[in-house]
Amino acid sequence: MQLFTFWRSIATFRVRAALNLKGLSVQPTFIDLLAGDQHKPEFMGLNPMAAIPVFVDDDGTTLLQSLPILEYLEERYPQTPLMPKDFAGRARVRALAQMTIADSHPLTVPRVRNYLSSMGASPEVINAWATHWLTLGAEAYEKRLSGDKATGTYCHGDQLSIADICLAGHVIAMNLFGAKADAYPTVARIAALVMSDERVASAHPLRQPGAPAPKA
Ligand SMILES: N[C@@H](CCC(=O)N[C@@H](CS)C(=O)NCC(=O)O)C(=O)O
Repeated sequence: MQLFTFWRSIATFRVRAALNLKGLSVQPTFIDLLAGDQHKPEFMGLNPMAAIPVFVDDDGTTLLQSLPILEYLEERYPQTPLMPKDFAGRARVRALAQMTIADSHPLTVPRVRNYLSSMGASPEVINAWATHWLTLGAEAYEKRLSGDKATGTYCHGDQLSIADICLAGHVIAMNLFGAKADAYPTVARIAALVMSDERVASAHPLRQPGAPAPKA
């Protein structure tokens, strides 16, 4: 198995966490997003969106987009289930996942930040832009999770699911931009619980090769 990855990538964090939870190990191929490696023709031949993750299974199956990759891993490698068994529960988990995957995180990725920069936005403005969208996402997560009896210890009942991986990634993204999720108690509680699992914690961006060393 092969994973095209980069330390800072939140979409790839989701896949790293799921692989760890399922006890699967991959050969990493590092794509330096800050250096622009995603635009190299050999990588764009794999993913014309110039984005990671790209996952390649042992039989050559090559998959793009973190949510379909997570769902593939769930179906292909059912150990440590990451989805509920019922239809409605699975739809709820997918919806929670999409709140960050579709509606928050895409506004903060390098191609968007680079475009803002090319239009004259300063690093401070770009940071404020990213934290704005992530904070709105956290606010929506808080309302959805705290107001719904399907929420349990985790986002959906008492079993860690794909929704929890996505929520944890959302909070990590906030932290990388210097924001905090403390104002959102349900979000902060579940993210802390999920990150207390070493299999998820070890997928954290700052624990990947190439990540900046912690400040002394
Ligand atoms: N919807 C995609 C998002 C993929 C994505 O945008 N990944 C970011 C890193 S987290 C990336 O590779 N960005 C490259 C760029 O923006 O230039 C997914 O969930 O996999």
